[in-house]
Amino acid sequence: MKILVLNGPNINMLGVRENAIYGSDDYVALCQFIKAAAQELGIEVEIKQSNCEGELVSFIQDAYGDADGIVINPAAYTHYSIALLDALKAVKLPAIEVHISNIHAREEFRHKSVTAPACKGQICGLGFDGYALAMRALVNLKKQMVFTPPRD
Ligand code: CA2
Repeated sequence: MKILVLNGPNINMLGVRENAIYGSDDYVALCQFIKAAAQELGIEVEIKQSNCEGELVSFIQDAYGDADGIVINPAAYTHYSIALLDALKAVKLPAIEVHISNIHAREEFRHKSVTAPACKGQICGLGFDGYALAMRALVNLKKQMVFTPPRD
């Protein structure tokens, strides 16, 4: 099983500023954490980050036929990117949205996610753990898909 972990704009700036919100660990530490979690789950993981909406759309499209699921932190694009919503809907891969911070406990404009409706679920406010939990959820969803008998 292969999972694509996608991070949006400014996630590469983790640990540089806003430590009270996102913690003091940097993006390299996040990638190490994700790789260790994937190893524990016995799955393959590919991690990508971009500050550009179109590039994130292309990464989602490239996952079609290559990955079994997507963990996505669309960062600020969460709150307004119809392009990412459409891309997630187009590839129809199971996706879980992750936010390091609790977007519902922050400014009102962060409460709304336009991308979450194209995802199986959303995890927020649990820091880096959210990525590991999301990968575990995708593994479990795949098992369910395999063992759920087809409907008549
Ligand atoms: O909590 C999250 O994971 C977010 O997706 C992070 C985004 C934010 O726009 C979302 O509302 C919630 C921001 C990414 C990181 O931004 C930084 C800004 C300054 C310094 C370090 C990181």
